[in-house]
Amino acid sequence: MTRIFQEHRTRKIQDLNGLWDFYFPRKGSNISPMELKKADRRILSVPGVWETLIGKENYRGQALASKCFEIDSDSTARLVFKGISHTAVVFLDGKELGTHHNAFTPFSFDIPKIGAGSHRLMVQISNEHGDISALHVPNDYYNYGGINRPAELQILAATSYVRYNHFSPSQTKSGEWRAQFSVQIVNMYGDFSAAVRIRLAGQSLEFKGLRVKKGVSGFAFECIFPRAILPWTPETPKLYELETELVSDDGAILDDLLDRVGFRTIETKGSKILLNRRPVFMFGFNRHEDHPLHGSAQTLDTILQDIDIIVDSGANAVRTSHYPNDERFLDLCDEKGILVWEENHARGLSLEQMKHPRFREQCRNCISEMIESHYNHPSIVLWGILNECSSETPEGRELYKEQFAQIMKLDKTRPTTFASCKHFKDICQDLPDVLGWNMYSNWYGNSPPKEDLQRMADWLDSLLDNPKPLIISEFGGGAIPGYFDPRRKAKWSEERQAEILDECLDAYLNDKRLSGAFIWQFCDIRVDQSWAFSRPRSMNNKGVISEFRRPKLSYDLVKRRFCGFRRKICKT
Ligand code: ADA
Repeated sequence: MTRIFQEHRTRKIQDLNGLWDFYFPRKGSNISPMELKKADRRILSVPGVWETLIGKENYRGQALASKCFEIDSDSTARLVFKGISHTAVVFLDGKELGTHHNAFTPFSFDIPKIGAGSHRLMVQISNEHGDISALHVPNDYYNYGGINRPAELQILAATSYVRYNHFSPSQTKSGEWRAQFSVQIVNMYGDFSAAVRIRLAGQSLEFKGLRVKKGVSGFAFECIFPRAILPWTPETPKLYELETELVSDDGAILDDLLDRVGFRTIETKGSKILLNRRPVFMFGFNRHEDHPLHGSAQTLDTILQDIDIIVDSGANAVRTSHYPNDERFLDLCDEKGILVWEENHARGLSLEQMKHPRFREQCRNCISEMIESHYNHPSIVLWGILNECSSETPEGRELYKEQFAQIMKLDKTRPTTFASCKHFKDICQDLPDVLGWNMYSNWYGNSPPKEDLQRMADWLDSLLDNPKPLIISEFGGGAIPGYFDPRRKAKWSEERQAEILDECLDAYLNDKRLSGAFIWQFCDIRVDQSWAFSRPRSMNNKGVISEFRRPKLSYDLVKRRFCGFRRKICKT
């Protein structure tokens, strides 16, 4: 199950999750499909990561994943992986289908013909560091290995399918809702004429006589919604089913795609972020996809538990630090009205690392895959890029500019942002629509949050001709779970973390200059061994809950602050 709702009626979905054979090299870290006999064969679940296997806890190398499946009749199909960590070469019955870099975005292969009978899928997976990946580097989070997100084989009813239907809502001054639809059809054979049917919020539209060329065709439609539409807001997260059908001229339904959308607009005006034309303040957590039992492979119950905790805490927002998230998590954010700052995959890359020969291509692919697959989530209100990368250098600036330009081409409906730690040396503050500053007052620095905030606000006032919305995208401090020090309140004690967060929340939640504040971070996470010198337990311990989702002392004060703030803003 790759979403929390059914996406298709016409396609037959063959679930590829569950147990796979994983073959590891007995020596070294390389393995190829021809070397299975001598390999170390283990069984691993999908979604899953091999670090959960005895003896593979720290394995950095390659593995070959293998799974057989049956097809009961000659078919046309689509093979879909929602994420493989972190580099994959996919083979079907020994024939290479293609390669994908980056653990956090979906990819697929069109299979025009697949015969009835048994087939074998093989995936050569690497979580190695080095030339292979510009984005997966030794970092303050762990690069796992495995098929870390769901996978499925879609048996198509025809040789064409609806790849996506991007929904862009807008509202006229009189409050009437309109929508633009951008539909992409993939046709694996010759040109043909068809119709596209769209059903949404009681409206049923049919666009006939469309020329569907071999390859990829794009169609744009629009619609006015005269009926009463319930807008999507954090308080009233109303979702509507968007149904798109590809229909042949003789009326046969060739394919369909079901999605869920929300009627909401998001824009910036001066120093405010406006959701449905009302100022919104985003407050919540930075969240990594990490868990001691599953690594970066999110199971539905861990996703549900995290969402439950976010809702319980009173937060209204989450930042997907530092990569695109699992669509099931985003589906639940849509349902619960949790605002999302989603960002491409990058954390703290130096200029030298941004000059990696694969950096531009892998960032470009990550952004296009992120936006294509997540476009319709109403909860996503900001597209972010390049967390704490080299935004203080002219070459770094060119790369930020290139990525913001790509986002704006793909999606004109959402503001852009990025989180900087370069502060007064940053030379990219003019590029995004919304500014993000990572500030660790009283943790990395010794000055209190109010003073740091004043210095930053003064600098930005002197720098920018016009004010922009400003979010404190990260703040907080570390606490080792169970380390209490009520009198000294030494660093790494739960008391010290609570004190730091309390003072920061007091400063940020009541500052009219801000449009948001994200605690670093939701839960403790595993980090690369190379970070262990400053990460006790080889963990990033700045979670307000432990890696096992047990609340630290700070959780209750954060909840008090968030719930109090939510009551206050709901009154206004
Ligand atoms: C940075 C970074 C986070 C994390 C944090 C920390 O702001 O963006 O990923 O590393 O610092 O814990 O220091």
